[in-house]
Amino acid sequence: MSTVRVQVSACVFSATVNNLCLRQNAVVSFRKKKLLRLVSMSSVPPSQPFEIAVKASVTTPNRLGDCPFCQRVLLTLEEKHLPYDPKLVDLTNKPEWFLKVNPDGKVPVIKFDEKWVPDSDIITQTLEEKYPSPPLLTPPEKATAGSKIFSTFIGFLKSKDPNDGTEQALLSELSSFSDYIKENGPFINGSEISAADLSLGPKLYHLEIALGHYKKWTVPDSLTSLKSYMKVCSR
Ligand SMILES: N[C@@H](CCC(=O)N[C@@H](CS)C(=O)NCC(=O)O)C(=O)O
Repeated sequence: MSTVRVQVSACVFSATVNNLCLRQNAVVSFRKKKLLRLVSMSSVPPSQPFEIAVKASVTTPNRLGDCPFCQRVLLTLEEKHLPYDPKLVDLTNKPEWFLKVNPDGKVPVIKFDEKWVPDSDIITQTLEEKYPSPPLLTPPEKATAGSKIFSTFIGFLKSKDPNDGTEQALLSELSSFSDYIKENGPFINGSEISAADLSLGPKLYHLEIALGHYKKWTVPDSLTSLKSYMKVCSR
């Protein structure tokens, strides 16, 4: 298993992620509970970097590949100032050690307390619970903003019939999200970045690249607020 330095060539949201170099509860009295909360809020970073298996680029050696789920987790680690040690995995030729730690063969997978844990939803939730500072939780009523963009994008990407409504479905989701950002932005939760941005940003980046390449399609300029949001993501 080799460890390398790679760069996320994707979405970045703030100064802290501009250069992504890959490098608990008890039933107690109210007072004790409060004290415990304080202790957990100031949880210390781990002494060792988190080992994390991520997708390797298929075109450039020692670079992170284009996987919005891996980028989401790496951005979360960056935002929380947590150290990590990325293991690049060639998904076209999965190494034995990787299939041993995750028989499903999917990235990202992270090692928490000697146990390898897959899935970006579970990983980011666990990081939020273990390292609540800075808080990245998106309020539930806002967390669904843009949540249908990825599935409609995949529908359009896979479609072979230009008149099957998949392009329209994607445009409709992008347009609703653009309106949402116009009203509530610059980020999904207003002025502060949160978990929903760290999930959606890499997906929008992936959308732009994939649809540009395979369908010569770009996000319409008329969706100005969405365009600004995507610019913030690539800064
Ligand atoms: N639900 C998973 C999806 C992860 C996923 O689909 N990863 C892709 C790379 S972008 C993968 O590992 N594909 C390899 C395969 O399916 O063989 C998550 O959120 O982490």
